[in-house]
Amino acid sequence: MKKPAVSPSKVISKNEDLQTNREDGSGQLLTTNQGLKVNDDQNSLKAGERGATLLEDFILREKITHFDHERIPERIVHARGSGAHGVFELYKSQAEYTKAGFLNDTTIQTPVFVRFSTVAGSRGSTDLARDVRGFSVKFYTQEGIYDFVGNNMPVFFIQDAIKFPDLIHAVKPEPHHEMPQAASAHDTFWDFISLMPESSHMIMWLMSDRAIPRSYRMMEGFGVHTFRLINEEGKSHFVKFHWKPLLGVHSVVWNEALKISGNDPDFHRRDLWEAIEAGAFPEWELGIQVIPEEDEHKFEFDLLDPTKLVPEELVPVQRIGKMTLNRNPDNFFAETEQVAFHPGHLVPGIDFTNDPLLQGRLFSYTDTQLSRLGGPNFHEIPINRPVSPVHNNQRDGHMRQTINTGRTSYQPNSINDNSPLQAKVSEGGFSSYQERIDAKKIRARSDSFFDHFSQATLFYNSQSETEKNHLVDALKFELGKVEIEDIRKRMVGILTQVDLTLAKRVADGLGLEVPSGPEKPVNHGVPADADQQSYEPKIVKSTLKSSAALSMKDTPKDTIKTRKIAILATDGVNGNQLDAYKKVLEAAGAVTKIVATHDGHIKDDSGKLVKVDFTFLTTASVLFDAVYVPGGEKSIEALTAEADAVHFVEEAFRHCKAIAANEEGVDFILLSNIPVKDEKESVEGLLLNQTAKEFEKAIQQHRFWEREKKGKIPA
Ligand code: HDD
Repeated sequence: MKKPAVSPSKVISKNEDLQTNREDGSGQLLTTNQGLKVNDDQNSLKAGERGATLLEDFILREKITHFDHERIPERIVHARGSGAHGVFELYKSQAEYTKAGFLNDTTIQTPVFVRFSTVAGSRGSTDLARDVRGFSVKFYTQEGIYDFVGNNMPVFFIQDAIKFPDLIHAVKPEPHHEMPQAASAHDTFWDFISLMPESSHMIMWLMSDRAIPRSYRMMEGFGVHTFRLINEEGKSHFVKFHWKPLLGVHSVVWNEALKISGNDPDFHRRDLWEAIEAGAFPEWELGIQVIPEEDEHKFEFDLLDPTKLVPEELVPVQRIGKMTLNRNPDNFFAETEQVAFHPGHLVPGIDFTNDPLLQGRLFSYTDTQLSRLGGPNFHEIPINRPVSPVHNNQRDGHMRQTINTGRTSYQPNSINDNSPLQAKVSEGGFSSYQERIDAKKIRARSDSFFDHFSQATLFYNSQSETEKNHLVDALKFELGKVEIEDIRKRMVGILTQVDLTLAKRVADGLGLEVPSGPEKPVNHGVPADADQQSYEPKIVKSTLKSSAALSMKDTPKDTIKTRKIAILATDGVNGNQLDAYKKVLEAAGAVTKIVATHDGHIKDDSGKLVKVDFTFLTTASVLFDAVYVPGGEKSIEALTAEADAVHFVEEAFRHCKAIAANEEGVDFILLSNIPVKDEKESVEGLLLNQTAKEFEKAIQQHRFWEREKKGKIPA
């Protein structure tokens, strides 16, 4: 085993590193940016009390000038995001595969900064858009920054980076009227997709419930591309990276997502922030699928094709370490907005493959920071700077912070003994993997990249019945928003290649006939001089019929930690029942909130005051995971008279959430539109006069999808 790169006592915490840049004005005197103490921050300098403002007022000018320039361009993609600090700890040395220090030394806690995001929407858009989620992790390792820049889906829409601007132009709001915001349900997106059969697999993921996560804390992360791990001997293995959330993978339903967007567009941001503030630190395990170099061509798909995943049945995921997010940023702009990720930020022991999507990304990320962060010194911004030393001959530029001393800024030099010196590989110097390449310089796509459907079918076949229903509904919704009928038809044609029943169900919803296959020519993305035929998708049948890991159905459902439970109660509530349920749920780590008909405090049936968290005006059932209605004659009388309270439980029922009620609370449920005749009737996830422990078990299940089969109730 390799020697530890550094002893734990020497590990520089990113938190300490950031300390040098923190400012706290508490109890301090107000100053200008030049350190001058300010005497009057209420009035500008004028010629007389009612007079014109004087140009001389440098205090006013400094303040307004700064304000005028307080915005920077938002990210062209992934503009809306939320970040947090944390640590990564390795379970077992991976020296067999990689020499990366942070994947060798189990005694090091590597600081990380993570940013989650949606892709299409602007900075201020809703968290609950149907979209891919970005999953970026900056590791501040002892050997420099390593950035993992992935998504919550393991594949991508396109195979070559040259199509990325087209994809993003198609999904962004349409250029003539800048609509719709943060939504793919419009003509230009589906126009492009219907002409790009290579996106079929990703479209299955995007139309699945993975695109509407319950929480950032409950979604997986994937590196998407195949990367390389390189060990001390220089041997390379291919690798796919995964993040597996310890809270399981959960989503909301589409109707709920639409309503959350109105009720709390910051739903995911708030959820992450509050969990960390409450000490319920989100955790993910880092997983790797390792493939020996010799096996590169042993699969039915090309490892370099980013529209393919490696099924876990073929190569199991080994869980090698854990990431815990344990600290919220001090300042959103300084940290979350200014953080700059780049898949090209590597450490020795990790390297690229020739995946043509990855290769293009390696250009894009530094380039975009130049305009977003205003110049080449963005690596000096506190959140971006490594905790390992930086020495080179790069100098000057906008906003340079480092004061480089000495006469030389070139190499070779004799004046400064040739410093800074190049590092030998044995000293940790990075040396690219020496892959053998013997090829023509050519613009082309490999023949092995033309199977566009087999894994889309594999994904669809791996879904539970509920997940399939949701996927069909999502396609009916998205294509139903498309105005040009030819685009809808072309998409149904593409779907026939994934699964005929799927195509038929979507076609029925759209009132279309099912075509016998995709339109010909199906692919408009053909080079001018290329033979159309050679660009036709190849029909390949996957030997694997389904893969359990692709469904969310069986991911862990053994905890209610951090789940939000609404307790509907008002004056006269049965205090014993309320307290008993609260105690059990909170002991299991859930968060309970009292929702009442008025704010302030309510009085329970013994006269005890209970603090109200929300009224029916300030919250909604879509912001909770489960609902409890305790008894108490007066309380239930008031709730029954409150239409929003009745709607609250009905909506929670429609969204398949666990609902519990006791005594008079049961009458409240029976009076609502929830389809249950009496308390003896058994309805999935509806716990009438049962124990708080039973309720806890029900909440663990997250949702009771069986209810959907019986039809939706109006809510
Ligand atoms: Fe990208 C941001 C993930 C393909 C160009 N990308 C960005 C972010 C994530 C991803 C998570 C947000 C980083 C942050 O939080 O600051 N991108 C991906 C994944 C891809 C992918 C998983 C495919 C596997 N991206 C991709 C391509 C290109 C880009 C093919 C261009 C050729 N991506 C960018 C960018 C962004 C970006 C324009 C915008 C802001 C930024 O980089 O820093 O350079």
